[in-house]
Amino acid sequence: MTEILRVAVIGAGRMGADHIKRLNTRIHGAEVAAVVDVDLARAQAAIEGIPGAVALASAEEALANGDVNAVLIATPGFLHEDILYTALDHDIPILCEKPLTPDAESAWKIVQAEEKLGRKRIQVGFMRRFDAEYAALGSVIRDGGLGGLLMLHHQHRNPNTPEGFTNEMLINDSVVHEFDAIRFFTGEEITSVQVRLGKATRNAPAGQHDPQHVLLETESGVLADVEIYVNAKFGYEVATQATFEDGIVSIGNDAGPYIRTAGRWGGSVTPGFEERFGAAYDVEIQAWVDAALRGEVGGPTAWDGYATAACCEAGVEAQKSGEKVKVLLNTRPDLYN
Ligand code: ISE
Repeated sequence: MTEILRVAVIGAGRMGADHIKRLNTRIHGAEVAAVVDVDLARAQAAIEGIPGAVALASAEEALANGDVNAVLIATPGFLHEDILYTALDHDIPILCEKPLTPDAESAWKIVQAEEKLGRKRIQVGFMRRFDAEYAALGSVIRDGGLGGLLMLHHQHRNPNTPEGFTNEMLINDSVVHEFDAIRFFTGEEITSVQVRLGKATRNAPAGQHDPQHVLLETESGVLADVEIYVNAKFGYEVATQATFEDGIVSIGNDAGPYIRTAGRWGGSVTPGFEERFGAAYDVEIQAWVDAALRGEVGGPTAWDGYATAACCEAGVEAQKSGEKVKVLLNTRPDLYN
């Protein structure tokens, strides 16, 4: 049995650098063995102070390195596919940041490649499942104490968007989290997606229609809606209100110190996703490491990556047509049952 994960982190950008710090300081049972980035200077800066770690410019080289026995993929999504195949060939534990791949067809091929390997190796980085409040709402739903779950209302608000954030990315990069969350909460697949474009903010960059209202339904008829608003300016907010037969549950409301000063009362708004989900990322990566050391996967699988990719495809089509678009999925392989 592997005693310690020697992880190659592929991509030393915003998420990669965050995970490198996490692996190096807070996670037990894993060490950073290699950091890969096309910008070698950035990879070198990322390994500074990490004993035994090497900086490399290619994922193939890192995965062929005998000192590496696990991989964390944090490159932009369109680069995931090739790295995933190489990592599956090496038969090592994989943590792949979302999205698994950018479209349903390529994600399905990854599912098939893992099925051929005969064991689950890929965990997809949907960190919200590891957030304490998400887990608590999940338990309320499963316990059934408030009766059946009827509706989910999601608010997903970002202060602004990075350069190059396209209209499709409101779905593929942002609402992809709600697609996974709704599947996680209900334990069901999403069957249709509709996107309504109403009045737009003057604060959105050219090409983006912001906000958007996304309407979904699940296999048993649970209705969900998502307000995705990525240039909301005031700060970061990911909140959900769940409607049950016998009650309402709200999560994700800013809490923390309630301050009264100079004739005003209030607190601070969470600035971004690193702060909102910092603890969830820690729990997620620790769960991945613990499971990988047992030869298992500790969170969302390649199937979840594929199913959410199919929702994204339907979502982007719905954005363009305004119609309600069906989500069509292949049969789930036994490996994921
Ligand atoms: C970003 O990529 C994330 O994953 C954040 O969690 C999400 O809130 C944001 O909308 C995405 O762009």
